[in-house]
Amino acid sequence: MSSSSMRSFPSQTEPETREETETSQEIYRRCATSVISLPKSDGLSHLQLYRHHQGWHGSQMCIAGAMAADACFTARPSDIVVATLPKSGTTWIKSLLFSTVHRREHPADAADVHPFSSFGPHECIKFLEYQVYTGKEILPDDVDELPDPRLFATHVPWVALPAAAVASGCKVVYMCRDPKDTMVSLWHFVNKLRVKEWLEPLSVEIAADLFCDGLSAFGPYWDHVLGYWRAHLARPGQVLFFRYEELWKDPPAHVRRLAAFIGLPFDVDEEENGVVDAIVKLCSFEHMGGLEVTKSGRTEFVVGAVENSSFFRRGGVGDWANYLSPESARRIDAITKSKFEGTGLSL
Ligand code: PPS
Repeated sequence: MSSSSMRSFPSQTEPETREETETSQEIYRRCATSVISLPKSDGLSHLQLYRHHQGWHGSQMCIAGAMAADACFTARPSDIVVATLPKSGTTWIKSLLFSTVHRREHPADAADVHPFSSFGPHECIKFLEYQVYTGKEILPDDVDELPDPRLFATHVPWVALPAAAVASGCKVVYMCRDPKDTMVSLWHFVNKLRVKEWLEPLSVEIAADLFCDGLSAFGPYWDHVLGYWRAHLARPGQVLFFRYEELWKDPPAHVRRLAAFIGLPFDVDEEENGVVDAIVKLCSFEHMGGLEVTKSGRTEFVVGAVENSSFFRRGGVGDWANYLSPESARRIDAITKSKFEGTGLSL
C-alpha cells in the first residue's frame, strides 16, 4: 500500500470538503457525529473505545479531535510536533522540548521563575486532539497567531497525523517506551480514572489482554511504534525517534540530539555553562514531580480536567516486573518479536 493511500480514510472525506464558512467547532461536531457509527468496544480505558477506519482506537472525543485537526490544522515548516503513545514519556519529552526551544528567554537554571513553576508540561505544549481541536471555543482560532516555532503534541498514529503537518515538512519528535512498562503505566493511570467514574478497576491481566488485542487508546501499540519507525527511516530529517530507555540512561546525550534535530544545537558557551545539564535537571522526574503545580494543579483536556500529579507515578525502567505475570510478559514479548522482526527496530 502506498503511503498516500494509507493516509486517506473515508471518514475524513467530509472534513476535507469543508465549507469555507464552517468553523472548526462545526467541523468537530460533524466528526463527532460520524464517530458514533464506528465499531465500538470496551478497552483499556475509562471510556468507550471506537475503532477508526485506519485500525486504531480512541474515544469519540479524541477521534473527532484528530479528524478536526486533519481538516483544520494549517501547519508551518517551523512547527514541531511531539508524537507518542500514552504513557511512553510524553510529559518528559514535552518538558525537554519546551525548555530546549525556550532556553534563551527562560533559562533552565532559573527554575523558580521558569514557566514550569506555574504551568505543567501539558499546558506548555498542547495536544492537537485533546486540547486544540476540541469543539470548544478556546484555542483553535488563536493557533494561527502563535509565534514560531509553534510546539504541539499528539497521540495519533503516523497515518492519522494532520495531512498538512506531514506535507509541511515540520519536525516530528517521536518517543516510544518498552511495551510492558507502557502497559503497566497505562493500567495504573486508567484505573485511577475508572475509580473516579465509579467503574470497576481492571485487573492487570485483563488490562494486558486488552493491550495485546490493540484495545487501548491509539493502539495497537506495535502498529503505532512501527508507523513512526518507518516514517523515521523514510524521512530521517523530519522524524526523530527516541526510546524512553535510552533517554533514561543518558539524558544529556539525547537532549543534544533533540536540540540538533530541531536546528538549535548547543553552542560552545552553552556547553561550558552547563546548559544541557540544567535542562536535564529541570525536566527530571524528581524536580518536575516535586513542583507545587504538579502536586496541586490540574490540566484541562476535552475529556475533562486531569490532576498533574497523575502524569508522575514512578518513572524509570522495568517496573512491569512488579505487576505482570510471566504469562502476560511472555505474550507481550512474543507479539513484539513477531511484529518487529525484520524492521530493524528493537526495544
Ligand atoms: S501521558 O498521559 O501520555 O502524557 O503520560 P506520559 O507522560 O506519556 O507517561 C507517564 C509516564 O512517564 C513518567 N514520567 C517521567 N519519567 C521520567 N522523567 C520524567 N520527567 C517523567 N515525567 C513523567 C511517569 O512517571 C509515567 O510512568 P510510570 O511508569 O507510570 O511512572
